Amino acid sequence: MKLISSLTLAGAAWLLAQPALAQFAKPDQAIEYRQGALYVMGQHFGRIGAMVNGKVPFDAAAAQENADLVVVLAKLPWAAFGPGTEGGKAKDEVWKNPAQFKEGNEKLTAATLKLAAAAKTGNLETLKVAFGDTAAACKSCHDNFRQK
Ligand code: ASC
Repeated sequence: MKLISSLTLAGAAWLLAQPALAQFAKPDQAIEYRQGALYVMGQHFGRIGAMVNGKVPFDAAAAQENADLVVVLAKLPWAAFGPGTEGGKAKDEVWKNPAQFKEGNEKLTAATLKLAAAAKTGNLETLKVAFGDTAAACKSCHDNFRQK
């Protein structure tokens, strides 16, 4: 009985120390979540990309809507890279270098805020610059933390 309750206590303490695992019942669910969030973010970022690259006509309202979504979506993936969720396309560097990973996340957040501000100007040239800076933030993390 005592053994069971100390095991339960140890289990509860372990869960409290693992926020991502507490949120996601299994590591695979964290991987699925972060991949889904990154995929949807890429879709909305890509819609802006199509405009800045001249593949579709510039639509200021659509750019603004997509940029606002990117701001929100860019907040989502990082909590799903918690301890014990190694795998998917992530390199081990995510867990070996958490400070650098966090800095990359924060750079993306800052870039997306500038992207949304640029989208609000309705000026395509301004949007192009902010899109390029945001894409560079995406790429820097991919280069360091995502398997090819
Ligand atoms: C995108 C997208 C990414 C980034 C990255 C930038 O449009 O889906 O992941 O840009 O390719 O290098």
